[in-house]
Amino acid sequence: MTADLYCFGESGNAYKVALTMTLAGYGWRPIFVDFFNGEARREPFLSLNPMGEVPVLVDEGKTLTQSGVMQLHIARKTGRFGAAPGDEDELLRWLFWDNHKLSGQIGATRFLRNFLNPAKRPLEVIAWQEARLKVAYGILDRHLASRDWVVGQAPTIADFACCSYLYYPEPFGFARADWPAIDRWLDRIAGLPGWEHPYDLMPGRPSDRA
Ligand SMILES: N[C@@H](CCC(=O)N[C@@H](CS)C(=O)NCC(=O)O)C(=O)O
Repeated sequence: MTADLYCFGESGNAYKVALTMTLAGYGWRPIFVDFFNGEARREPFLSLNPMGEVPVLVDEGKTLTQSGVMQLHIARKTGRFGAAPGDEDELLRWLFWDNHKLSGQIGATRFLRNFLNPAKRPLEVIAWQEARLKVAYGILDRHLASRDWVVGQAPTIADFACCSYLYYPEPFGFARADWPAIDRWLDRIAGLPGWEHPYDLMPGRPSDRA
């Protein structure tokens, strides 16, 4: 059985799930969503996810939305990259933090700064968001300064959530050189067997729309 991941290359949220499945050796295939032409805002996509968000995972007759739910589903099914006993709450803590303070803010900031029509870019909002994100990078960098992985002693889905936007080349106020612990940790994740960059794992990239 192969899971269908509705995704597009620029989506860090979809990358969390694509990366989790790939590293766990879980069979999946990408189904391209033409996000930049509004596909996620109309039928039939809205019937799949009334929240109008990418990603969506369809696996063995189940339709899942919210990347964290999908990651937990894959970790449960494969026995890979879940929390060690006793670390369950800590893992959820970082998934929620990432969704709210890290990915949740990077996604919007990167969109405004790179993908929105240049005439419509709200420069003050972008600057405010980038300043706020620096606080989040600092929290993650300090957390990783004395440890290899976000939770426990081994890679988990919390690592694959928090790293999801940080490999993208488009500017959104993040420079690896400014955050040495994050920088080393991104190399550690990229060194896991089977790791691939989001633009290699999922269809769609900015140059397709150039
Ligand atoms: N918390 C959601 C966030 C999903 C999300 O925001 N996805 C973006 C694409 S990467 C989206 O569909 N945005 C549409 C919108 O915000 O209206 C998740 O983790 O799946």
